[in-house]
Amino acid sequence: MTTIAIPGGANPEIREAITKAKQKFGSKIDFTIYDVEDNGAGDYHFVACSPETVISTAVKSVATGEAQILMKGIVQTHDLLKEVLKKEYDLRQQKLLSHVAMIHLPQMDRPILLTDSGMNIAPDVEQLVQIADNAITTAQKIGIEEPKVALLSSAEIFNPKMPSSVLAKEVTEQMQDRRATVYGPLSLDLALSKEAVAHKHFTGPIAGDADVLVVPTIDTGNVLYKSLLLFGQAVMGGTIVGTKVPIVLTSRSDSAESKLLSLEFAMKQLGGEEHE
Ligand code: COD
Repeated sequence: MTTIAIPGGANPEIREAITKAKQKFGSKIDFTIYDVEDNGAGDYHFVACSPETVISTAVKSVATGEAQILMKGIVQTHDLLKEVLKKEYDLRQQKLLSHVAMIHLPQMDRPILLTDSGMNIAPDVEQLVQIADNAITTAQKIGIEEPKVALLSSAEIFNPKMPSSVLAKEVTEQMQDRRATVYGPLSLDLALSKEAVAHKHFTGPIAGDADVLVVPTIDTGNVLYKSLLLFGQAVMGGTIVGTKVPIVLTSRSDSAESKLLSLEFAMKQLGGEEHE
């Protein structure tokens, strides 16, 4: 049995996601909502908290092992992440925590991972290496054994005046020994579109077949994420990784389908550690 702790979960959108998740996973999962008051009903446990302790009580429940996944309800992302980062919980597994989104697009025959469009604001080279490493680990946990990791920039030709190009080149140089192909700078079309690759006669270790997109800043990632959601018919979900437990980040505007995908993504990351 996997228990999912949800701070700020007492609202209709989260209750709908819980109902759908219960239909999908049955008795394999169990939910505990942490909130000030519960004004609905559903198949979950409820823990009443003061407004100041909603987040901390839920985070404590994953730190003590009572719950195995933390899922954001209607609380501020920044406040939740600041709580998770507190040393007293000992939740960090890697030096740097990062956000990985899983994207399903009707145009693609495979899921694409996108990082970091949710946590690290403007990573330096060392941080981007860790972000890419976290994504490789996540990809491998969900069954992509040797992921192709594209470091995005505006163009594939190195430009020393373009910060994302410089970042991508340095990260590529530092990550040649991984069980993955890490390559950049690369533009989005060359990372994902075989037609663009053919049209531009591009040859390289990643040519339209990327599994993971690494963006240079949170702003690039957030704009890409929301464009795909608004205009690309994408269904996507995301988690914070590098922690001892997956942390599902959903936003209020996510569809119930996206919330469910986020949860499935987190469950897959638990893999063999899934609690019976
Ligand atoms: N991994 C591990 N440790 C970290 C990380 C990280 N990703 N980020 C910060 N820390 C550590 C620092 O080393 C330090 O010890 C402590 O945490 C505080 O660090 P600060 O002062 O740099 O950072 P904070 O506390 O002001 O903010 C950290 C956040 C992750 C909350 C911040 O980066 C943030 O707000 N990110 C954007 C989140 C967001 O709004 N996402 C939604 C929109 S897409």
